[in-house]
Order: sequence, then C-alpha cells, then structure tokens
Amino acid sequence: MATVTDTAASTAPGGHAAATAPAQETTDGFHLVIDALKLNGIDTIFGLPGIPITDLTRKAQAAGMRVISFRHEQNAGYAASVAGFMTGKPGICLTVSAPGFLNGLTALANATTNCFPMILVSGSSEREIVDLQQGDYEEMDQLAIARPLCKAAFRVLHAEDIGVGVARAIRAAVSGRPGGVYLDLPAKLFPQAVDAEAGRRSLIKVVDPAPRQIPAPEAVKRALDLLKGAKRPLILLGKGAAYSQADAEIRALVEKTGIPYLPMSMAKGILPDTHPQCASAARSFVLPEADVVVLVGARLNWLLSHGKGKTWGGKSSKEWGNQRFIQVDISPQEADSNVRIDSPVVGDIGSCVSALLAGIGAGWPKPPAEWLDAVAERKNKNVAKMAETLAKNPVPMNFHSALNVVRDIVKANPDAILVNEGANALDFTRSIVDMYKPRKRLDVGTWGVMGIGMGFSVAAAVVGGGPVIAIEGDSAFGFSGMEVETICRYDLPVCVVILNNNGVYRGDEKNPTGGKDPSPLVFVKGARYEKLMEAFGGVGVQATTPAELRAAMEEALRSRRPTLINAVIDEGAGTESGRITALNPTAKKK
Ligand code: ADP
Ligand code: TPW
Repeated sequence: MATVTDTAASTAPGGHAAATAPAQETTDGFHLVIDALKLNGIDTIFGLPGIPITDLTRKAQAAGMRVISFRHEQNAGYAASVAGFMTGKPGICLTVSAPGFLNGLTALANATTNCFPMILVSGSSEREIVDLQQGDYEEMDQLAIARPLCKAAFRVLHAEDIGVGVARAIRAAVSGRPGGVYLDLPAKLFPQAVDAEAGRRSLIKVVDPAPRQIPAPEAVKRALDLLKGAKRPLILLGKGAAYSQADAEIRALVEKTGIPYLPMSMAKGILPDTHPQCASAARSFVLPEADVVVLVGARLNWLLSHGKGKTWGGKSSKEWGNQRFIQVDISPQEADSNVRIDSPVVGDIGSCVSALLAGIGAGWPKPPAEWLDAVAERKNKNVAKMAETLAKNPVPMNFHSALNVVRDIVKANPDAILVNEGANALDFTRSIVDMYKPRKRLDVGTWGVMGIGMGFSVAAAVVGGGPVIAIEGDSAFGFSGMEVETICRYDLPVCVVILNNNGVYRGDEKNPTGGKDPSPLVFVKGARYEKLMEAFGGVGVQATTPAELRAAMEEALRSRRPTLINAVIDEGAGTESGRITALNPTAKKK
C-alpha cells in the first residue's frame, strides 16, 4: 500500500522533537481509493482531470494504473461502460464536480439502460456548503441527481469508509443485472489522513462480486417441456448473452438442439454469423413464423417490436402473435414486461444454459425439417439478393459498395473490434458485415445513442486489445470527434471510417424557404474529416472508391497507426431514421 510518513506525528506536543516516538505511517483518501480499486483488479481509469481529482489521476498513474485521459467526460464514460461490457469488470470513469459529473452522467444512464457495469466516480464540493446552497465552486447535489439514473449511488465522507464504498459500488455494478453505479467522493475526503495499518484493514477485496444464480429445476423442466413440443422453434441471443461470456454453453445449446438462431446486434459473433443455423438473413420470416422463442439475454423492448404486432405475426401493432416465449434472464422482473412469458428461467446465462443442456440429451428431437427448410430457403434467397447488391460498383460510392469492403476486411481480421454508429451507417453495417467472434461488435445499444464512437474505440483498443474499426456516420462521428486526439496521444490501433454523405441520414436536404441557412439536416459539403486525424499526427485518407477504401483500411490494419478514412459516399444515399422509419411517422420518403 502507498503510505505517507507523517512527520507531524513524530513531533511531541509543544513542538519539541520526541526522540523516542517512532514515525507513524499514514495513508490518505487518495491512496485508499487507488488501493481499493487495485485490490479488486481494477487497473484502468477513464477520465478527465481537474479540481478535486487532478491529483488522484496523477497518483493513480504513479501507482501503476492505466489512466486514459479524454477531451470530454461523456466519451470517457462511454469508454468505461463498454470496457465493463467487454470484461465483466466495472469500468471506471473519473470526473470533476458539477459540469464534469453531468458530462459523465449521460454515459452512466446509458450504461444502466444497456446493463453494462460501470462506476462513475466524481469529485464533489463541500457538503456543508452544497446543502445550504451557499454557492461553492461547482456546487451541485450530485448524489441526488445521479440516483434515478443508475442502479445504486453512494457517497463516502470518511477515508475509513472508502473500502466499503468501493466494494459496494463494485457489487452493485456487476451482481444481478449489471448497470451503472455512482460513487460520490467529496474533495475533503482525499487529503484525510488515516493510520496506514487501519487504512489497509479497512479495504475489502470483494469475494465473488457476480455470484452465479442457479435457475430453479422446475423452471428448467418447464422450459424443456415447452421447447420439446415446438414445431418452429427459434433462439434469440441478446447482448446479455454476449456479456455473460458463456460462449461455449450457448454454442452447445444452439448446435445440440439444431434450432435456428437470431443474434441481436451486439450478440453477433457469439457464434459466427456464417454459422449454418444463423437466421439473420431470414429475420422477417422467422419472427412471425416461430412458435416457441427462447430469449437468451434479450429484452422484448422496441428493438424487438415489444414482442408483438406485425413483426411477430400479430394482425395489428398491438396484437400478440402466436409465439410462446422462454426467457432466460438474470432479472426476475423482466418476464411479462411486454407479452406473456410462458416459461421464465431466472438465473445467470451460464448456469441457465448449462441446466438446459443437461436435459438435452442425444435423443433430443431436431426441429421439423419443414421448418428448417423454410428458413434455409428464405435465407438463401435473401443472401443471393444481397450478394447481387454488394457486387455493384456505383459512382459515387454508396453504403453497400463501401460496406462490402468493410465486410471483407473484417472477415480477414476476425479479431478486430467493430464499433458502429449512425442511422443508415449502423443498420447497413449490422446487416452486411458478418462478425466471427463474441463481443467484437460494439454499437449504439438500447437507446440508439449517437456519440459512443470514439469513446468505445478507445476502450476497445485499451482493454479489448485488438485493432479497432469504427464505422461512423458523419453526424454520429461529430459527437465524439475530438477524441481522435486521444487516439493519437495513446497511439491506439484505431481505424475510423466515416461514411460521409454530408449530413444527418443524407446530405441533399434543402431549406424549404430558399433562405441562406442550410437545412438542419445537412453539414458542410465535401468536409475533409481526414485532416482532423492528420492534425494530431495520425493518418488521414480520403477515399472515393471501394478500391481506395480497401487499400486504406488494409494499410491501417497492417500499420496499426491511428487512421481516419473519409469515405465519400452519395449524398442521396440513406433513408431518414435508417431502418426505424416506423418510429418516425413524419419521416420524409426518398
Ligand atoms: P439486446 O439489446 O441485445 O436485445 P438487452 O440489453 O435488451 O439485449 O437485454 C439484455 C438482457 O440480458 C437484460 O435483460 C439483462 O438482465 C440480461 N443479462 C445481462 N447479463 C446477464 C447474465 N449474466 N445472465 C443472465 N442475464 C443477463
Ligand atoms: C445523442 C438522433 C439518430 S441517427 C443520427 C441522429 C442525429 C445521425 C444520423 O446521421 P449519420 O448516419 O450519423 O450521418 P447516416 O448513415 O444515416 O447518414 N442525439 C443523440 N442520439 C440520437 N440517436 C440522435 C441525436 C439521431
């Protein structure tokens, strides 16, 4: 443990040096925070320094932690949250008080919404002044503001309680359904001196932070009974399945049952998208047709049309289809949130899927051939149609011809982590670019939030290890674009590809009045985004053809240098709101 020798303690009352008193070793709040994190295997902090946490960032680095300093707290927060998703350990975001805290809060709320474990640690002002609203420097009642946006919120007032505060934050973030946690550390806490031994004893190494949750045997039997009788079964994998890291068990469930499966966006790659049982290319066929659906770590929220309506074969948007659902989830409250769940299996995915597998022996009936053939037929038809579209080489480039290149590059580099945001840039990438390994696709998640791009890319490079490919809409990129400096500063192997169509969704909107102001949906035409990366010493390339894009991406992956490719595409390419026009009834048709 880092300690400070307290010379004052070796001075006798009255100021005379006490020759016999031994120097008392003390530690302080700064060191206890660092030691508590390190004791729990947390070795990376994403943040942005300033009063009162500047010294904490310095001391953390001095103590051997990796401190990744950003240009805006929101990006540090997104980085922390996705580090949590990738590793299963809570990602730490460290900010200053009020404005820094608020900048980090969007990411904390997003983490909670997405079930990513993250701890937002913010310095805060003097409690006495804040509570009397006397106007302290960066005054704000941060704890109260954070509380409704996260799973749990704690404040530590005494250095002796830092161990408990950090332990509680870790447990809250990763146990049960993971989520965001807020930890409020007032400025006064950091310099508080504590006897080093007492400090050491106050720290907690959390034992079993995310305990297994074993499903009830009767719940498992109920699920197996329902699944066995299915004529048109389907498995739906969500990002909870990816997070659980139960990759082998999930693969065994899919392959032993022979059931077609659909991965949600961030579940792509748990099994390779090229797996023969992958039904992604037949999504609009399998959802309404399936009779029994096994949801594994996926919620029936808007991304799955709430489990009802025409997507599921219902006759109207409110009507349920004929599916019966088995839902494997760690949250006992999730079942019945949108439609009836006939068979909830509550527990962690590893334990639940293992328990299901124990009841699926060699004699388990394969799904009827009629169903498998129908799925295969639809899939083959759609794959052939897509291949035709991808083979085209229009001038200017469009989403398909650019993403055909990305598809090849990811195939050749299956360990690369793909970060993805935008509207069309998101939807087309998700459907065109196959993933081959788990937790390699990181995107806008449950909220469809723009701005995750560069924060996720930094985290992917720092904790994910692999090279990173970020496929960005030009609008989406703008939310976090300044972090290309961070990418260059830490010399991270990130290749950003901006699918640049000069605007939000597309770039050809006009001001209907004919006035001088551009449409709210368009940007500067022909913007040279690649120069941003060059400004900080990285590589910038403008690509106007698939061949140029391919060469630049190959070089970026070979060199591992920070690279930004401005892929200029047709400004008329793109649909308002991408694939979710149904949620936007006033969307302008092309
Ligand atoms: P997607 O957007 O991919 O459909 P969601 O975020 O909607 O996925 O759903 C993820 C679900 O996974 C949540 O309901 C969450 O409770 C659950 N979950 C997360 N981690 C685990 C785990 N280890 N075991 C079981 N369920 C989990
Ligand atoms: C925090 C609303 C959804 S998608 C999008 C916006 C602004 C940008 C689409 O344009 P882009 O992609 O990125 O150029 P493309 O391929 O369609 O041209 N603010 C936040 N989140 C969201 N989702 C929005 C606004 C939005």
